[in-house]
Amino acid sequence: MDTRRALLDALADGPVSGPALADDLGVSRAAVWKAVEGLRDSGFAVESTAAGYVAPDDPGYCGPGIEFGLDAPYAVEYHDSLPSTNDRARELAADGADGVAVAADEQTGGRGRLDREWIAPSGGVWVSLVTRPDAPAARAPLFTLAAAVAAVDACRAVGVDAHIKWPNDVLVGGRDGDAGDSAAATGRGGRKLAGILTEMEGEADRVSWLVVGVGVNANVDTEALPPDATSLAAEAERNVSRQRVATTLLDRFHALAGTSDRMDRVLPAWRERASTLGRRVRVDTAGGPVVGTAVDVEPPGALVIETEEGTRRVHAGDCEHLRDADR
Ligand code: BT5
Repeated sequence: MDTRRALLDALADGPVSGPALADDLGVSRAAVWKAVEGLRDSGFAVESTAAGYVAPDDPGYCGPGIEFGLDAPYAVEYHDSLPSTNDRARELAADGADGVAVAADEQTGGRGRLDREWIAPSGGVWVSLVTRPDAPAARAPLFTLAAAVAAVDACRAVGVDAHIKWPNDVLVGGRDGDAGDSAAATGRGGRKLAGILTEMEGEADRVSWLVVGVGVNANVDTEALPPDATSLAAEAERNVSRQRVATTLLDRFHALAGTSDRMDRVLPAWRERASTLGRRVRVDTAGGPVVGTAVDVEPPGALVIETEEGTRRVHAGDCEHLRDADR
């Protein structure tokens, strides 16, 4: 482990004596001092007190600020602005990175699925995680579902009751009886808070790298967003801790998908948070629309729909929640 990360971990447990830490790690005092300065330069304002170094009360939304609250073994690379955190993560992946999360305050060329645009002004949580899972490519959709679960839990951690629309939209409102929805928002299953873009490279039998990009509209003005999108700040009526959102997101993802033996927890966790199951839906697939009642999700992420012609399984497509009268 590097000195900087060891210092961050030690700061989580209380004041840190520089000389004692240098002894523990077997590094020079100058190396510890350099690590302290490095954290300060990155926006994590380590204080010097009589008892030793102390972490700031508010770690802030910066690389070390996110790492400070993180249980998952990920390093965080933070940028004020990037075209797309997924693009930067792909560069790191091509250089062999594993377990690195790229975060940016704003993206100027954010991407959705199918080359759609993702609007990502300053104030959001725009994060892309590079991992090298020991899994066949066919299981990749499970990682997207795990990211949707993690994103829902991150929104709930700051008090916003999010849910998932198959396969990977994180929404708020739009369920029967939810107050304050426009008809359009209800048709779409709710107001969109977050989206996920998974990209990977590998052979059929093994993923080489996986980049899971998650965009959460955290402290973003809804005027900047498409109609029927919303933000955590708008829903909570106050700014939320982006550090809390990002650390919950990464920790929950790691807990569900960090090692392949845990992946059997993904679908049950997804079902618990989904608003699509039990609903009448229309999924526009490459082979045409499929209309019916969504009854389950099956490995690695297919939606099972009971239609008038029998049971259909769809693997990809845009899903609309229908009101019972719509056919
Ligand atoms: C998604 O695509 O929902 C995936 C979005 C992934 C964004 C993250 S941010 C970090 C990482 N870096 C990137 O460059 N991307 C990832 P899709 O299901 O195709 O939805 C895209 C559609 O959502 C657009 O066509 C708009 O209608 C709408 N949209 C765009 N920006 C939005 C926003 N900020 N909030 C809600 N909806 C938005």
